[in-house]
Amino acid sequence: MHRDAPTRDIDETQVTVTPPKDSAAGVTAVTVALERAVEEMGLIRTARTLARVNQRHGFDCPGCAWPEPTGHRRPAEFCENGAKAVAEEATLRTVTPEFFADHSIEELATRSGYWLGQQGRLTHPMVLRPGATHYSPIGWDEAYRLIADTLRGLASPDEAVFYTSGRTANETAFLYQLLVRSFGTNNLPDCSNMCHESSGTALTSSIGIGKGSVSIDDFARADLIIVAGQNPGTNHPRMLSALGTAKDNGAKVIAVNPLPETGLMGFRDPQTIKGLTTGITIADDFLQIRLGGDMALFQGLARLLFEAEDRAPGTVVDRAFVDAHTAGFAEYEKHMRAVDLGVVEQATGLTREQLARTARLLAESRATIVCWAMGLTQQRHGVATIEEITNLLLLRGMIGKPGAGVCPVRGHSNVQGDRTMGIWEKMPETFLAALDSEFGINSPRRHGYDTVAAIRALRDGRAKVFFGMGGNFVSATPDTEVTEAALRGCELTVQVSTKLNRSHVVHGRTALILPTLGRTDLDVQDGVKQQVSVEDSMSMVHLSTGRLTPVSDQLRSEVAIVCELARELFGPDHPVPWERFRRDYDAIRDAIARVVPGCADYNRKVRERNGFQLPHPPRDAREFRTSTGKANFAVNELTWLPVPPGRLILQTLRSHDQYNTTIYGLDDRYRGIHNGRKVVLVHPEDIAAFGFAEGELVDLVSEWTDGSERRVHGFRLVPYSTPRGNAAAYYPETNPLVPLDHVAERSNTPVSKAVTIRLERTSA
Ligand SMILES: Nc1nc2c(c(=O)[nH]1)N[C@H]1C(S)=C(S)[C@@H](COP(=O)(O)OP(=O)(O)OC[C@H]3O[C@@H](n4cnc5c(=O)[nH]c(N)nc54)[C@H](O)[C@@H]3O)O[C@H]1N2
Ligand SMILES: Nc1nc2c(c(=O)[nH]1)N[C@H]1C(S)=C(S)[C@@H](COP(=O)(O)OP(=O)(O)OC[C@H]3O[C@@H](n4cnc5c(=O)[nH]c(N)nc54)[C@H](O)[C@@H]3O)O[C@H]1N2
Ligand SMILES: [Mo]
Repeated sequence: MHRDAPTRDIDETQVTVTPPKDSAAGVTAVTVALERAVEEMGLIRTARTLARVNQRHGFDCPGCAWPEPTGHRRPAEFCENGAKAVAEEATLRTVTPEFFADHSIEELATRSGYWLGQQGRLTHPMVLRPGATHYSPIGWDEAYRLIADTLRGLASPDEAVFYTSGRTANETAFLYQLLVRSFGTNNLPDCSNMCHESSGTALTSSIGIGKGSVSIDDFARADLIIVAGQNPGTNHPRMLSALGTAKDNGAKVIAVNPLPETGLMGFRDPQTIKGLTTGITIADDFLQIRLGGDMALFQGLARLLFEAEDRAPGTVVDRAFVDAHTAGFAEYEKHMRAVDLGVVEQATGLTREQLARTARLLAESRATIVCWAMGLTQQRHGVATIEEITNLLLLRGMIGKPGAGVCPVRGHSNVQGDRTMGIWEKMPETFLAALDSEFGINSPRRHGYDTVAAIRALRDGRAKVFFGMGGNFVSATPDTEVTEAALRGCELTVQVSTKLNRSHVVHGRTALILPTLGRTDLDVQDGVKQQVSVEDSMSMVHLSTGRLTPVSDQLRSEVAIVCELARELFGPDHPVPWERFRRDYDAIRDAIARVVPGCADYNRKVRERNGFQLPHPPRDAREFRTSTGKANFAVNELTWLPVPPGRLILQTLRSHDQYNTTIYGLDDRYRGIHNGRKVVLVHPEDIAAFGFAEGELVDLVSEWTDGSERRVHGFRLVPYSTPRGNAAAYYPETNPLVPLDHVAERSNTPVSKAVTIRLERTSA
């Protein structure tokens, strides 16, 4: 029933463009989801698999981190893109040793990420020996020996880098950081460094914890929800249902985005008959903001709120909350009253009337939630921008109250859990001390490398071994040419993966591919079925159980891989009971319960009906564990992004048919792009002003402060609704344009949403 992998690669000359769609989801979404699933898995496996996504005894969707409802769950608790994520993993196509014998590395390096991923699931551990042209099979034990020998041969444990992508479950993450710290380094970069690090940094400084303060049920109680820098129709489709419920209950929704994203403008809920036929407009107001204008927006709104307070004293500022729970209000107020609204208009591209309308809604709302994602975090001043959001909410007393709060919407399905479990290059002393006393090890205290620091270290020869627990490091990171050279300079690269990707073909002197089970796969250890646990974007922790028969008996679970490698690396006398952990994941959870804050009684609590919610002092008790013991108002100098003459500011974003570097297909249906990905969306007047015509091919040339230039070739110009001076194109094709040193202040996150470029006609 299922179809074979495509043999042809992307043909960018086949791109077609149609007008963007005015509503998301609906019947087409259901059809596309099922077609894709049946193509990859066949009918029976599709039926069996999709029925278990996000159900209480099923598995957690490997798509996004949006939470499941706490009450009634519908029979189909997934979305089109969740179904694609599942189909991508549960596919019956395989990449076998014969495949690697047929395709040299040289050939695979010419293939697109789309083609590589579509070939299917990896089935056997493979090695690329120094100088070899092809990967060849290797036994698991020999692979572990090779890694252990190389690690032991390093001059210092800090010469190794251990990356994690956010699919990794809590049990693996906990053991993986334990292995890395037992080995002697904190070099634990993760995808979060490129994702919500700015949110974590800002929230920790403002409210004392780097996680969102709302629960899924708060959506039904909100008066006002602002969605800034996020495209939920594509990246968190189930969030549209929550926004729909909020609207049914009378809430207003404001979208803040340079692009009129389809899901926010219109939504047909495929889960209800009513939704399929009628549909609703999600956003009551759309603020089409300039790239990087959000800090100005939130500062401008603060000024308008103070003016509203002057007109009706005691009605806008929540004095009781501010006095009891916050620090730094006076300086903040002084600073905000001086904000120049003319500059705000210029920075945001919004009118005084739009600002006033938004301020009025904020002043009237008794319960406000602000949601955000990559449009805010991947900006140079992303941390300060998120602090301004928090300031506004604090001023109105909107934290630790039903229907209100901060809501960073996470990406990878367990990226938040990985951090809770210790995947961070600078875990606090309390965590390291608890780890040491539980296991009798000596965790290093020197901070490790985050993602950008790891690339610099690999580039400069200070690190020589790269180990990837999932993900696709070379394609997800900025400055592709630099990063690829850095990886090629390694002595050893190891990738624990489910599918083939570019990080397998851009490799060190020796390279290993270790194939692993995914979320959907049945995990049996010594005859006993195992389960793992995950944490969603709203701190809910629950079990996930895969049930599909793995495509190969050579696959090992991530937990098994970590434990077996640790046994080889540390020998049988190590104080950590690696072998017991491999056999019985309950034993890992018991250790988690003793080490990780908020996880007491973990084994019992993850088995409760909806799992359990981790503690969050601001949400639960208006308690703020910051430097001042109160919620901190932050004072930031207004920063925004003027467009240099003759240039554009480019944001790099996701199409509807991809999951980060995994390309499911070649359509960005809602934006009207079909059969290709090398397009650049530009305002029609900018296209004309630069002397180009719609559909022409251009090179995108990025310009960096040190005078260096980076270029990608042959992108088709598509006229699109975006502010003048702003442009958009897909990630990862545009990652070569993002300079490694172009990072957000304080969070070190690559600035993927603000790259200064010029356009040049592509020469034939
Ligand atoms: N199907 C699917 N689901 C996914 C993913 C996927 O690739 N595919 N990825 C997952 C991951 S890891 C993540 S982090 C999330 C990402 O979820 P999103 O953050 O929604 O992802 P992006 O495609 O990067 O979209 C960024 C959005 O911010 C807007 N934006 C860009 N710059 C600015 C700005 O300066 N200001 C404002 N206000 N808006 C701006 C863009 O127009 C766009 O709508 O999704 C997760 N879910
Ligand atoms: N220019 C630009 N760059 C960006 C971004 C952007 O918006 N613009 N977004 C950034 C963001 S938000 C993120 S989160 C990163 C994403 O960075 P990563 O997390 O590194 O990238 P993914 O594409 O999600 O990784 C996909 C690979 O993970 C492997 N995989 C999938 N499931 C499993 C599993 O269960 N176990 C294991 N071991 N492996 C598995 C597969 O082999 C697959 O090829 O990219 C960042 N890079
Ligand atoms: Mo992400």
